[in-house]
Amino acid sequence: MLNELLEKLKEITSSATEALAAATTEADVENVKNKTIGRNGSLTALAPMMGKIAKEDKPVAGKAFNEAKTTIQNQLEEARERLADASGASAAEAIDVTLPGRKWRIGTKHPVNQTIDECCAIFRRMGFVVAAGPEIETVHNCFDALNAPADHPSRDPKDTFYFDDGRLLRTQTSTVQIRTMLANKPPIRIVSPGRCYRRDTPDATHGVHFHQIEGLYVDRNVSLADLKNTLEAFAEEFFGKGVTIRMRPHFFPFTEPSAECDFSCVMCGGKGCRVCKNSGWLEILGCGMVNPNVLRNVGINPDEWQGFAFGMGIERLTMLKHRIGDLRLFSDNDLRFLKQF
Ligand code: 2NL
Repeated sequence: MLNELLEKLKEITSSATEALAAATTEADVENVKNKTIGRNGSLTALAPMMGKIAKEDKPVAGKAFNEAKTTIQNQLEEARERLADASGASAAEAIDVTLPGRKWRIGTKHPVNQTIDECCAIFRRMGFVVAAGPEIETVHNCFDALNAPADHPSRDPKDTFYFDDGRLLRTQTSTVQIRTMLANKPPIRIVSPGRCYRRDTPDATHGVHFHQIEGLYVDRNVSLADLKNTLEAFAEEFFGKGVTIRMRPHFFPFTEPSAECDFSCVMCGGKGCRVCKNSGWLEILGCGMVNPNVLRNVGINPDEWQGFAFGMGIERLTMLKHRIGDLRLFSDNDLRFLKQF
């Protein structure tokens, strides 16, 4: 048994030596490796034989096996070096070292994130703090605490994504304001940008997810005038000097009174165009004075504290700023689109 093994080891080693001497490419070398010490190689195949060697012969057999393996490994390495040297000589001619380097392709910030950052920067300058919260929320934080009546249509599973455990994907970032008011005492001055979800059939202006930024200011003596002034300052900072705003009465369960706020059309300057449907105004956001019921729901005394709140869609702001016509471009991930911003 021992002699048989030693014979085979000698055979494998010498045929490997021969094959490597004849090798002219790196593939030849790899081939020799695969046929000898590779997983299905002839040397590897001898390993089970070791178990059958008589006990007293084992040290000799083991030593011979390891030596054969080392020899082949060394020869493989030598052959590789020899071929690398040889190809190096011709490769030096093949590589044109005067060619310009390959440019790193660095990504750009998504236009939606650019708008979020810009909005946050504007509101930070006015003293707001940026707050964040989870996208998976409770019915309480998303609807109950916000004074949404039990039969409010947005609660319908037709319009909101629910999980089996009753939780949901938030439909607005007001949930962050609720969390902030529960965890902190007034005064509170925050903006909460983030992704929201609504069940909708996607088209050029609607998707199942969108981004929103909401603002909340709770303090003593906060008035509608403070709200209007804050929004006016935002409109000018975001779209540029000369943009004016107007407020129209509206209804939201979470604010009272409530209003929709229009900005003078950023395309035509208010003269009337296709984008503003000749009205001179663009619907931009919803706002109002925080409903006393909402304050009570988070344990804030509405006789002592008042607040204003507002919410607006990031995609719409971005589309107006960059004259983008279709919402779906934001989630198509087409670099030709994204690289323009
Ligand atoms: C819209 C615009 C709005 C709010 C969001 C809010 C948050 C709290 C309390 C009161 Cl915690 N209000 N947010 C207020 C007015 C409008 O979003 O069109 N929503 C449907």
